[in-house]
Amino acid sequence: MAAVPTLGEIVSEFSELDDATERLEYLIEIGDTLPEFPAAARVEANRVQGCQSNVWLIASHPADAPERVDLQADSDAPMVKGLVAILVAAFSGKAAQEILDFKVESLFERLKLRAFISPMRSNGLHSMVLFVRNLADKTVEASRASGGSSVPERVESLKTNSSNESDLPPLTQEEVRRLRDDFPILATKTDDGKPLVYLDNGATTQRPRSVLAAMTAAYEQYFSNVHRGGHSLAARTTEQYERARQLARDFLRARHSHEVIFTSGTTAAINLVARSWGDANIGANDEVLLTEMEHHSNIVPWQQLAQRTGCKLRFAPITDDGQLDLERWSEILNERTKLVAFTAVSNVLGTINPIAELTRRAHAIGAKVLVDAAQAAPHQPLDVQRDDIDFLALSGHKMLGPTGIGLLYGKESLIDAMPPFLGGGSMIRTVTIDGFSPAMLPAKFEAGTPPIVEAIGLGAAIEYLNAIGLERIHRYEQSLAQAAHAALASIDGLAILGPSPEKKGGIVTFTLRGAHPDEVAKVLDANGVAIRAGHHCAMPLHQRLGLPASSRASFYLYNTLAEVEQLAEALRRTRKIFEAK
Ligand code: C6P
Repeated sequence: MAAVPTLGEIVSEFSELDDATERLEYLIEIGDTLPEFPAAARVEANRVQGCQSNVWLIASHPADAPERVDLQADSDAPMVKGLVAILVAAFSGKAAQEILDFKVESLFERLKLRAFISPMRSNGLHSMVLFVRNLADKTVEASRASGGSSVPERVESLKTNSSNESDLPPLTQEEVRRLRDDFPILATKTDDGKPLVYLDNGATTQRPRSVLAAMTAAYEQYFSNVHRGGHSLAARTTEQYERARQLARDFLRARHSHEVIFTSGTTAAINLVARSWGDANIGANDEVLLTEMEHHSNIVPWQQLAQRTGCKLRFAPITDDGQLDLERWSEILNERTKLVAFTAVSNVLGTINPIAELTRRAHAIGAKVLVDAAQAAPHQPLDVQRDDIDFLALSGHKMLGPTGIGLLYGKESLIDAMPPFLGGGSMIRTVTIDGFSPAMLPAKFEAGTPPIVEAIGLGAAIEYLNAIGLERIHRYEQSLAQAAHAALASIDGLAILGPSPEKKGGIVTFTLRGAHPDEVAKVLDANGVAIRAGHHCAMPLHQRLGLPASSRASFYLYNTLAEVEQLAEALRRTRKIFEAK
């Protein structure tokens, strides 16, 4: 048998081969050089999941160098065996951190074998890379636990970026005016020829050209299904889909990208947890703690869980100015509480809830935490590791992305133990007529063809938000809310719900004496100002406030101080119409 080539020899040999078929032939040749794999190790436990052919991989750490990872591998498919040999040449004998830092995708790009490394679920090479990286990750973690820092370098560097962000100057009106050009819809006029003042961002936001372009490019240039086909188009689409997952992981500062599960939105993500985690972990004697300011999406799934299991729902009260009553919170939280599910930002009051503090209190009594980040993720930086969040849900359409896409973040240890929720294609490892075994994360929770282009669009939206900076967006929106509070204060009969501006995001919800919220919205619409009126899918909150409905202006990064003034002016006109009331 020929000697195993080094990585350098492999790279140099490939550079001589122009023809694709010749490269594939050489791949098979390299595979033949792999040392004999121990027959006893050819067992299910060592089989890499996610490969169509069989791939076995074992790793060991030399006793005198525990941070080093030595690999042995084999496959029953000749070409895959060649890929395995390249990986062994690239990774084996390296320190765990070197493995994590190694750009294996660039290597395969250089070898003109890029299609093989696509993150396909049935792609052996990608699964092997994940397997090895996971192993290296655990090795690094173990060595940190025995003396080093517990926070991985990548997350550390992101944190540095985010803390620097607060030193940046707030968004100026000039910057906002410039970025408005990225949103074609903001230049449109109403049927009456009035410029559009869009203040319904809590319901959904508008999309910048970069998001529209990313989605159009996907459909026009490389679209196919993901995690299935072996052809280049499928590989490219899968790469982009998985890239969006990595962007989402970084956005939330999560540890692993497989902790990000794409769903159709916040509602679907919360239902997933209620069905999968809830059914498996909640019993008749348990309690789920919610708050009085929850959106129906974070109430009804738990009411349905209560119907199925007999568990009790508790609602933490709010103060009259729309903040959580933290003293009462401690009285309600008890040893029967198994889950605390709360919104990070109220979609009606705008109240920003203290995620880290509520999570700390929940964990102190052994409860898990679900954060509804539908109204927070678009507007303020989040950090699931720093705040030790167990589950978090968000919607793409509220953060410049398309509809039909959102995600559930779940801590690896929790979601790994959870049973799949929806069954179908992609979420399985094997199926026989007697049953199935589930796929690895995140595939286990992504049954069927996912919203592919929507995920790519969400990735582009995250890149857009990152370029501006969430901290700056947050501070800017607070200044808009501050301006709105000041401008609306002088309008007779207008009452703003919720706390003072520094305690909330860019949401200003109000009532106007003598006018139904819906009528207010109609008059504002006639003035070109789009707001939302109704119960905003938070009926229990309105019942607590003694109101049937309210009117809500919700801001985003593209709204201007001039628009706040237009809102105030339109409300002054509305006041006049209802003057006699
Ligand atoms: N609130 C609003 O106008 P979906 O529909 O799944 O994307 O998001 C649901 C949801 C969950 N939690 C909170 C706090 C929310 O605000 C929303 C959506 C919109 O306030 C539509 S009702």
